[in-house]
Amino acid sequence: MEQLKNYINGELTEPVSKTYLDNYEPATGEVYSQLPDSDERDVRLAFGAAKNAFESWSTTPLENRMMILMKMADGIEKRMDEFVAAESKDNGKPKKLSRAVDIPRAVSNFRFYASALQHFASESHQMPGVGINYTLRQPIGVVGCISPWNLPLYLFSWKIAPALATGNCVVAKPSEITPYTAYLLSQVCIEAGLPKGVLNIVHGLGNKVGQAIVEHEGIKAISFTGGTETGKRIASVAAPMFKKLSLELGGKNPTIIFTDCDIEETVKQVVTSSFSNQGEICLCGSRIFIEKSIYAKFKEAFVARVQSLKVGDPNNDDSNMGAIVSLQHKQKILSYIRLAEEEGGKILCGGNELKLDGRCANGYFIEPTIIEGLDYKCRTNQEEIFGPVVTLTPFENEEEVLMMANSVKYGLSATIWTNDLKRAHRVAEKVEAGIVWINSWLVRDLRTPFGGVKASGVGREGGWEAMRFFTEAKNVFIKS
Ligand code: TXE
Repeated sequence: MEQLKNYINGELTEPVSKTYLDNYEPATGEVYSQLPDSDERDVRLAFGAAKNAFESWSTTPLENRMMILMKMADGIEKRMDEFVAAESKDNGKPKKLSRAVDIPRAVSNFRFYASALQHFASESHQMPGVGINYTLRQPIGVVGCISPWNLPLYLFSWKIAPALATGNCVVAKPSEITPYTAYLLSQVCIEAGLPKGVLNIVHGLGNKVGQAIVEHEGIKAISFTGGTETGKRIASVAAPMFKKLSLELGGKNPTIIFTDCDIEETVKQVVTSSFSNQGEICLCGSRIFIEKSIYAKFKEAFVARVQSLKVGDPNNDDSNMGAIVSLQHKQKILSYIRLAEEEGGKILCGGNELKLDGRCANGYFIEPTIIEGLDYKCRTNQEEIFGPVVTLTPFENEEEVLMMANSVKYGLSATIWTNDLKRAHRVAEKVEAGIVWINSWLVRDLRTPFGGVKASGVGREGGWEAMRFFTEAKNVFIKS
């Protein structure tokens, strides 16, 4: 059985405990590798390596830093097939999605920030006849990056790249549910000649390794992506230690469809925004609000299209959906489908786990599920399910749909389908979200601010936002 290793001080190392956790392939329900069951001792070793590397890394000429991050990107790209297969095997997502989205985006993350570091600048403020102020943006030191299982390398690199680009050293923890591509990244770092200790990857459980990173006195900033409840726990530990915090948390995103939309195109795109990655993207639209006059027409076309989706072996090119990431998560999603029925919902399609044959006979599969007839305030419409489950709700007018859309504790993203430009701007302005797409979904420009409001998080990633998060601004005044 393959045993993955930590990456500490430039080497692939065993956990101090010498114990390992099982790593499952969601498509088969089988254990296919093991990851280090690390603990705070490994985190302390990783911190020591990062601290020792900081002086040199933070003073490395920008062009050299850029070259190394570019080499990391090239290293992933050179091993594209291996990373694509590993991500799909570890997460359960269709291989074609891993190839189209996950791994290319990880490459882009490193390239984007490799270039950004050469253009990142700060201000100066002149006081005529008095003096001049200039702002230094200095790296924080050793920072912690903790990421989830839904887009493993995509989100892991989204944090690590700007942290390294700004001259910090990193102690990073990928999700214990999807460790494999982070392990491959360790190998790429060694091949790319990343100086030892600059990046350290410690595998293991959240409440052990993750907790140890958040509690560590010397780790001065935490960039976290994951569930809202975990975000709360992390904030409760980090806030009293005055650590900088970036929290990208859960969502319960509204898809708002007005009568004047291009209904064919909208149906097509809303199928994707509802069920891509088995609905396990925090940006997926899980509450679909449709203006009353086209409710029946949209529902009929949407249900028909969803029923034609193929849930299958992630290795098959004709699979539109793959496996749910874990047995535990599959059971959580199924429990919400049962709850929806108890709350009076009517299942229009799906609603069951799917038993496949062959190698996937014991895998974790759920049919894409559409439910109507629920009150907007019920638990199914208020709580994050994070799976292939959406609800349909008709609305009378803009005021009503905004009231319902904004009724949840989350505020991550929203999609609006209308050809009325004024209405698009109006609704985008009033919907409580950090990211709004109009007549589109998941179009991403890495320069833009990324993050949510309310229980969807604190702070923004992306572009200069991330470079500012990973640096401290210092104002220096010189008297003239
Ligand atoms: O989250 P968890 P998961 C949300 C998504 C869903 C959840 C799924 O909406 O709710 O995250 O991801 C580590 N101290 N988003 O189940 O459990 C854990 O080991 C420190 C939103 O992975 O929060 C893992 O590495 N770390 C997001 C990571 O935290 C701890 C996109 C996330 O685990 C810890 C993706 C602790 N006490 C998922 N407990 C977005 N907004 O983009 C766990 N961890």
